[in-house]
Amino acid sequence: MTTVKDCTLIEIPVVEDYRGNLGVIEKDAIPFNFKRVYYLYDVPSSAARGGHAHKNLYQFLIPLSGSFDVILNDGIEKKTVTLNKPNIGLLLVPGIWRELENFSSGSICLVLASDEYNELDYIRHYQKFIDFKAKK
Ligand code: T46
Repeated sequence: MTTVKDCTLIEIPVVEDYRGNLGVIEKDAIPFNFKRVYYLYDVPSSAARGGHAHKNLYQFLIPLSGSFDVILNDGIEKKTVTLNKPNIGLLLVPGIWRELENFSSGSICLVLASDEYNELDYIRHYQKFIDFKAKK
């Protein structure tokens, strides 16, 4: 059974020089192969995103610009992680309820995902999530 402790911060290697920084994510930098990339932008500061869990999907969230909070919940423990450095991303393992809040103005959340979009992988009702965790 996965827990919030499995959702770890991963530092992204950066090549720095006088022209600016270049962050690079190669195959082995994160513990899954990604098949999809999407991003959240123009998110109002009052908006909350997420509010669901995934059955099988792994994701890696990168605050390309600005900052936002990710509230992680494994059904027992809750933890809030603030993402605010473009070279530090958050690994999200399956079976974790997540909420994204407090988006700063102009923030961008880039997400690498282990699979293509599949609504059947989502658990969008909290009680169903609790039932799912109890069966694990
Ligand atoms: C997650 C957080 C961080 C697609 O058609 N393709 C896609 O790849 C995605 C991610 C979404 N959609 C559709 C599904 C919905 O009709 O876009 C709409 C909004 O999706 P959702 O309400 O799931 O968006 P968020 O920001 O609440 O959640 C997304 C991801 O869905 C989710 O996996 O962990 O970002």
